[in-house]
Amino acid sequence: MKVKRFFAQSMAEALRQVRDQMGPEAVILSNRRVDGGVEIVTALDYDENMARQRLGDAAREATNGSRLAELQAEQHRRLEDELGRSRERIREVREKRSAQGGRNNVSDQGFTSLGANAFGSSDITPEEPVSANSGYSGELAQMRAEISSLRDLVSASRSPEPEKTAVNAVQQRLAERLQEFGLGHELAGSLSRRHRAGRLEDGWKQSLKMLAAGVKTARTEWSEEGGVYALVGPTGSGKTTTIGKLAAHYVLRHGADSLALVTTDRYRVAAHEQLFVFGRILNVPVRVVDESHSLDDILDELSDRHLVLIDTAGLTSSDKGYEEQLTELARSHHQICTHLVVSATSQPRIMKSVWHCYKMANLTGCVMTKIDEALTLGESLGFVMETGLPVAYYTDGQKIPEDLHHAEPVPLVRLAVERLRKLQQQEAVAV
Ligand SMILES: Nc1nc2c(ncn2[C@@H]2O[C@H](COP(=O)(O)OP(=O)(O)OP(=O)(O)O)[C@@H](O)[C@H]2O)c(=O)[nH]1
Ligand SMILES: [Mg+2]
Repeated sequence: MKVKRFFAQSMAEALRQVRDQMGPEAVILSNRRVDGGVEIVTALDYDENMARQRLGDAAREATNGSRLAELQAEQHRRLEDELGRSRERIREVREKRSAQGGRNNVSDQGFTSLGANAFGSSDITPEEPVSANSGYSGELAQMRAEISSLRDLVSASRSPEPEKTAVNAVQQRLAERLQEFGLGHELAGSLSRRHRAGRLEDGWKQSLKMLAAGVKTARTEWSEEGGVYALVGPTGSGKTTTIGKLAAHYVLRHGADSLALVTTDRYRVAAHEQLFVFGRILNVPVRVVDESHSLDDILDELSDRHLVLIDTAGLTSSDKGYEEQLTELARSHHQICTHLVVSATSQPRIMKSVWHCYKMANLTGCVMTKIDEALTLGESLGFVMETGLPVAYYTDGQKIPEDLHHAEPVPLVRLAVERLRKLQQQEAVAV
């Protein structure tokens, strides 16, 4: 990463200088009005991770990329100014010395370049040999030490190792692509940093493999495994529709006799209608948990059924009944596999908060819905990786039962890649 500051009378002139000297890839870290014109600080091969490392503690206040770029520019500006002041002091010492008759020879040996090119000036003072006779040698030695440490700081801010810069540039591009894929900033950064050598495409494949390895899925289908499964999640996430799909799927394979549907939604008017419709069409009993019928009583009665699917009300933590509903699932003496139903169209922060909201129900896994409506799927993959919830099913439409699929890691990641490709094609057409 190479950082450089430009001054010019106008913004247009400053930008022309940047383009001429840094090329079209340069990133603008900051721009501001200064006496006599404008100042722009730019960087080539700008890498946010590297910038954070260099800024150390100071980077903590940078909650977003633009603040981080400003801090990086500030650091560069400060270092350059300090270096300028040191140069000035050395020049003064030299002038004083030559006024005294030039008793001390100026040696060109050990010339300290201080990265003159990067600062647009090569007027850098040669090192002064330390002599006991010199009246200024102590002062010069002290300045040399000061300049040497400044040089280290400045060269750190210019990252002199070309291979490292190349690797970082690939990592940066990889992180950007992973974010375009839908992964969050942190996950994209940590996956990209594991790619330490090779081309961008190699890093991309490696990251996808790591994603596929990090996404857990349920090994068997519920219809084969049997048991009691409950779906919880926010309103409209697709719980009832998914239950309809699962039930229809089951009836098609095994018939209606060993299946039952239950709903714990006694909180909303006409809440059960949709489930009763499914029950009637499929000829499957539907039971409602209410004041006179507890969940455990109903499950006791249905214990001969191979599969029991429980639908719940989509309530938020402020709704009456929210805690009651989740507690009765968590405390049941039946073994209930409770799954969180998350819409792939939700923002990652919402997915996370939904998970926090429902984890008191002892979640066993999740179902991803509305995959057909999501622009990118990295958000959903990132969510399941971060929470560790195995994905049992995903749904990609409203058709019952066709739009329900048993989830597997590799096809899921492939689907996500396909979705990104489609999005990129659409964007290319739109441009
Ligand atoms: N496009 C699309 N729509 C879906 C999918 N799954 C469900 N829906 C639609 O999402 C809407 C809400 O679905 P529901 O099943 O009623 O949602 P819910 O979670 O039961 O909602 P509450 O009962 O209010 O908590 C309906 O219009 C469904 O048809 C899906 O995979 N893709
Ligand atoms: Mg519902």
